[in-house]
Amino acid sequence: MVTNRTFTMIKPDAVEDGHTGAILEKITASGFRIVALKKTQMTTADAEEFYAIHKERPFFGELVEFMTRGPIVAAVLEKENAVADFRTLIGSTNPAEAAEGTIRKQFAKSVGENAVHGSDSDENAAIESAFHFSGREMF
Ligand code: RTP
Ligand code: MG
Repeated sequence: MVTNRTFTMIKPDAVEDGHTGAILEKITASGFRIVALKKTQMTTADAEEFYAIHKERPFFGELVEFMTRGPIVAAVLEKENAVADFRTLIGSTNPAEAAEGTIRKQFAKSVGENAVHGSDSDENAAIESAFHFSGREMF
């Protein structure tokens, strides 16, 4: 079996609302192994760098403000087909369009405050994991 890794953040809205445990339970129950895990808070510079790909988008300022307003829970996850399967598990960016049973359907409030992040490629999963974790923090 070929396993690979993805990176996720439980975003400030879901952490504030006390959904961390329920979301982690749903992730592990879906077959993902936790490789690394921590609660942390991004600075403005961190969020601007992490989401640099969106810097020309109209929602960029709002996104940086949101992602820095409180703690997040960051994790590296491992599973066969991790990136694609995790995107399926979290559901559409806009919770109004997210499928039944997905994390965003259950926990997201809006297209901006949508509870979780999931990497969109193997390459970005590696970049994003290294952004938040050192090699000594991944097991
Ligand atoms: P993510 O990167 O967080 O996993 O989300 P995604 O791939 O589903 O969506 P993406 O297009 O990468 O957008 C990144 C995050 O920016 C916020 N957003 N706000 N107000 C808006 O129209 C809008 N569009 C996107 C969301 O927090 C989204 O997850
Ligand atoms: Mg994205």
